[in-house]
Amino acid sequence: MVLSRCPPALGRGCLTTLASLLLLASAATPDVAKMPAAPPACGKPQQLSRIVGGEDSSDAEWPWVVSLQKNGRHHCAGSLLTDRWVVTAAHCFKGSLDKPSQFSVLLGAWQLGNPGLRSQKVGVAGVQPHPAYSWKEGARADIALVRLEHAVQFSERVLPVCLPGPSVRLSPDTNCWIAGWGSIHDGVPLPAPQTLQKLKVPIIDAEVCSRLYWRGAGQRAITEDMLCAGYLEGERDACLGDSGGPLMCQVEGAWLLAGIISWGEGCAERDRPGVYSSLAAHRAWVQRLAQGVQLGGQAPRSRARRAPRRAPRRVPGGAAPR
Ligand code: 4AZ
Repeated sequence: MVLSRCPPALGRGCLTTLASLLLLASAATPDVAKMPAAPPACGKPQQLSRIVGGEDSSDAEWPWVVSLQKNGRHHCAGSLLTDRWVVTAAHCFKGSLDKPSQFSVLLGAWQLGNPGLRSQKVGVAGVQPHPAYSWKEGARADIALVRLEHAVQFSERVLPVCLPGPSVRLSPDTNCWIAGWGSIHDGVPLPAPQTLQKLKVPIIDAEVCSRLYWRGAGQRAITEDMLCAGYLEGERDACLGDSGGPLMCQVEGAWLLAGIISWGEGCAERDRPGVYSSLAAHRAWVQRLAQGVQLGGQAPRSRARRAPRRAPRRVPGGAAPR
């Protein structure tokens, strides 16, 4: 804060008077600076998409997508839920749950090879894998919450995503999107400058997907908490390094985190679509642990339903209501 010098006309004691006035003012008014500011609305990028039909995303198009790094290298992706919590896949922590200090989260970076001065890197305070996760390939409840060491600064490039509210239904063929810095083919890493990739993926009917991945003898691979999305013909899919990243669907003008990139047989193979952990299935668990998560996809309640308007009372002989 800059304090200007006292004009000579105010004489000695002016500084002390000013100081007491400032003290008084701070005691009498609520300290706005100390009150937690409302977080920005979830699922609303401030940047309108500029690339149509391409694979590169545009800068700040998906401001909740983060890189979960292990020993300083990209390991998995994740999604920002609040200024303190990131959600990702539990399998990203296989064998290293007891070493959260190996991990960090890079936010606001569009190109990993070129993260920019406005990206933020934050340490991981702790990891909560879902208690039902069994650490086996393709297991259910592949979801983990990551508590950040300190709150991130929201900006145009760092914003939270919404969780699907209870009324959201994602019917088959709904067009959703995935984003990530994973391999561009099996065994081919994303080349420098590692621009965040995006892909449109339609939701696949659960029964159809269940049949595709049927293990035989009553062995269901696709559980109630999984979603399938992508293309039965192959060619387009998530791949190694995309795990933990978001499956996002736009509902009622906000982007919702419908799923977390979890598994699939290979990448982009015919009849082997990507499998995602469903956030609708795990919403209650996420909300219990991560305070302040925002829901989306609910139409704003109409005024009419909130407060039924009464018909204007007619006064006999009075002027007709306008
Ligand atoms: C992986 O290993 C991985 N095709 C992620 C997604 C898919 C397969 C593998 C889906 O991280």
